[in-house]
Amino acid sequence: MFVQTVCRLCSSCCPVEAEIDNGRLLAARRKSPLPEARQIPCPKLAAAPDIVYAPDRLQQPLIKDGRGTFREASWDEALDLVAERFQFFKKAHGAESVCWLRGMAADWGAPWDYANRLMNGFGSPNTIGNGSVCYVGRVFAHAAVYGAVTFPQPRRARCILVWGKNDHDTNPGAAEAILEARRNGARLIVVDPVRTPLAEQADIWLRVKPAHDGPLAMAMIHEIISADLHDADFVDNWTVGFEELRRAAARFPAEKVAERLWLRPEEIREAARLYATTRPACIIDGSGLDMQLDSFDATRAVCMLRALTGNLDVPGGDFLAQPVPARNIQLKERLPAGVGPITEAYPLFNGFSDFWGNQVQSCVTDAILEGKPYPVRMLVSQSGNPAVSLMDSDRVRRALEQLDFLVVIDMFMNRTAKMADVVLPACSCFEKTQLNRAALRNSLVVLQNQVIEPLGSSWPDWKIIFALGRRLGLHEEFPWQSAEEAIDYQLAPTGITVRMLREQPDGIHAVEVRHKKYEGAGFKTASGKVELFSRKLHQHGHAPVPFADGFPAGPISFSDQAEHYPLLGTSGARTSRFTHSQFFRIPSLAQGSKGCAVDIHPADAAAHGIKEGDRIRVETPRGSLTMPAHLFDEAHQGVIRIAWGWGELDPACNLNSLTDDQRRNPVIGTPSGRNFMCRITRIAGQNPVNPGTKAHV
Ligand SMILES: Nc1nc2c(c(=O)[nH]1)N[C@H]1C(S)=C(S)[C@@H](COP(=O)(O)OP(=O)(O)OC[C@H]3O[C@@H](n4cnc5c(=O)[nH]c(N)nc54)[C@H](O)[C@@H]3O)O[C@H]1N2
Ligand SMILES: Nc1nc2c(c(=O)[nH]1)N[C@H]1C(S)=C(S)[C@@H](COP(=O)(O)OP(=O)(O)OC[C@H]3O[C@@H](n4cnc5c(=O)[nH]c(N)nc54)[C@H](O)[C@@H]3O)O[C@H]1N2
Ligand code: SF4
Ligand SMILES: [Mo]
Repeated sequence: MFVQTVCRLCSSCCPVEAEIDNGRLLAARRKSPLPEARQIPCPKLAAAPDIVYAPDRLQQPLIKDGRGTFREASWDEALDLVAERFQFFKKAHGAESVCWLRGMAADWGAPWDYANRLMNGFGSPNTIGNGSVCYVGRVFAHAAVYGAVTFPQPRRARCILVWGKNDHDTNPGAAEAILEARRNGARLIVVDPVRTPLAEQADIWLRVKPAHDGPLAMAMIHEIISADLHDADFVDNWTVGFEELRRAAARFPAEKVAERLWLRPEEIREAARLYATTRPACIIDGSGLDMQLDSFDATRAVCMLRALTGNLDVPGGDFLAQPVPARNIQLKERLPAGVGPITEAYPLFNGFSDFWGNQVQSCVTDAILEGKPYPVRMLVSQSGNPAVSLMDSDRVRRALEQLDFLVVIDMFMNRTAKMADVVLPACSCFEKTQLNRAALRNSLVVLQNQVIEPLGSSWPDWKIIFALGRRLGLHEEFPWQSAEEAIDYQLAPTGITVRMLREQPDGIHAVEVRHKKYEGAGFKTASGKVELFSRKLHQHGHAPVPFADGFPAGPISFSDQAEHYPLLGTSGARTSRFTHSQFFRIPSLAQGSKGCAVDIHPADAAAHGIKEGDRIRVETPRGSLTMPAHLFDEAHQGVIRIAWGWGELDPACNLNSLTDDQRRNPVIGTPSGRNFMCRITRIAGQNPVNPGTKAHV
């Protein structure tokens, strides 16, 4: 039997077809319009049955006893204990002392709305996502410029500009669309410090210095405006602040800034001209723009390129989102007045959208360790692994240790779960029905279908939250006994039901898809136009025009200590086999992997007396890690690229032990963690058992 659903083994939310026999998941295949030979395989999806039936899946609630060992418990006992702790801390310190932190796996599903509903109903404003390091900060930058996020339309584009996105390894369906367009003659520009598979195919690859995207975008804007390549009609009719932007960009002439960006002036000019003169063109921005200190303004500047060139909301350009008019079920209006969220230092980011809510995860660590703005005592960590994924792991570890009570909801006993007082076993994405919330952002509603029964006594996230809500007295708020009932309630304003979605597994458009929507009602900004100058940001003390003060100072962590830390470290290096800290213990994924490594330029390796496979230590002022060296010349000399996520398997390989969480973007709270100055030394002894090898599995 084949069942259509959505894969959530990473955040790309690919539509897939699951093959089931006798209630067992046999395989899952991504739906693609292309013949198999032209598809890009996803090893994680191929390993879906191994992940779902992994022997170390959590299948029973666990409670830690006084001696620090876990014992199995019933759902009733575990949920009663968690609910009792919620009420205890509410009484002793106020509801706001309880915080819910969610990781990547929750936000694209309705559980994000449910967690907000539970916490708001309980009286705590602290449901915190990780959007200050992932995507949501970018969404806010789009919204600040156009009032809505845009979606690139590469299939119909004549020119595609990929900015800090490695779709080949992170979103194969999207990469297929780019490569198909390329085959059909579209031009391709890639902005990435690393030669990715897409950069390999590009007409122009701009190997920009990490964290210098803002100045590059400004230099491209300058080139376009000074060569009169902008869309003057669109600019006149639909933008405010053109003159201010023109003046700011004039501080970034290619010949003046290129060297500081590690580029040649002509490359910048050529890329700007190709993008501006080949229409329609779309820009695919990615996580390479996140996790930078200047992420917000860099993304705004990139957004402005779309507007200047008249590519907004035209077919083959960048489509302005048409959100699905679903019910907002978060119950934010129920929060008592007076107590703000722990993210209160970022009011614009907290308030720009009802959909996303509070997203500066670093504030959780501040509140626990420093009581800023007030203490958090109890934390529920759902579908995340903050011990590994938050910047500055040593600080995070201290915070998690200092908590009075930690609850983890997960499928596996990850490093964070090990520190918990209660662990609640969650189902995998194939064991539950949920609204694919990613789809709600743009017209097409798609259902993630349950295709097999939950493993052991694991529960879907929705069931855990509903049951906990009712234990907290929120019976009316959580009346639903099934995911279907809750989804029908949320979708009621659209007229779409779960039954209809099951009949149309490719999804149903909740609104009619239209281009150039602004021609009717204008843009959803304060001025009704594209804001190249933002009065609102200005009123809040932020730069109204990006980089109007010129070249940014010190976007890279520890650059003031470059004398002792001469190499530029970058994190990332996602491979198609793993999602962040997940799946390293799945034999079929681990065995074919190259393992973790520090990628280092041969010239830097030679200067340090390092050979392929040598054991090296990487240090920053925050901490150190140890990994084997891998010589590669796909990035600039002076840059090392460090494998991401492996700290889950071995704390000695934890990338975030190097990163900084102190300096943050003032608007969206992004730490400068992706790029940092560091130093390396070859050290004696054996490499830590390389997680990719059989020995570790
Ligand atoms: N230095 C550095 N830091 C980074 C990044 C980087 O590139 N470099 N990347 C950043 C980014 S973009 C992100 S999104 C974050 C990711 O940060 P996290 O979300 O903390 O990372 P994951 O390792 O994916 O952890 C997800 C956890 O959810 C569990 N899980 C999976 N599915 C479900 C489910 O349906 N329900 C429940 N309850 N649990 C589930 C998994 O078992 C896993 O333990 O890390 C960020 N941190
Ligand atoms: N296989 C796999 N797929 C995933 C995930 C995973 O962990 N594994 N995670 C999922 C999640 S939560 C996310 S957010 C997405 C992320 O997916 P992407 O948006 O593709 O992000 P990354 O792979 O982190 O980085 C993209 C590119 O940015 C480049 N980059 C690094 N620093 C800079 C910089 O300063 N400027 C520029 N211009 N580029 C830079 C990197 O070299 C990389 O090629 O992937 C999702 N899909
Ligand atoms: S890229 Fe692979 S793991 Fe991620 S959602 Fe798509 S099929 Fe699943
Ligand atoms: Mo992410």
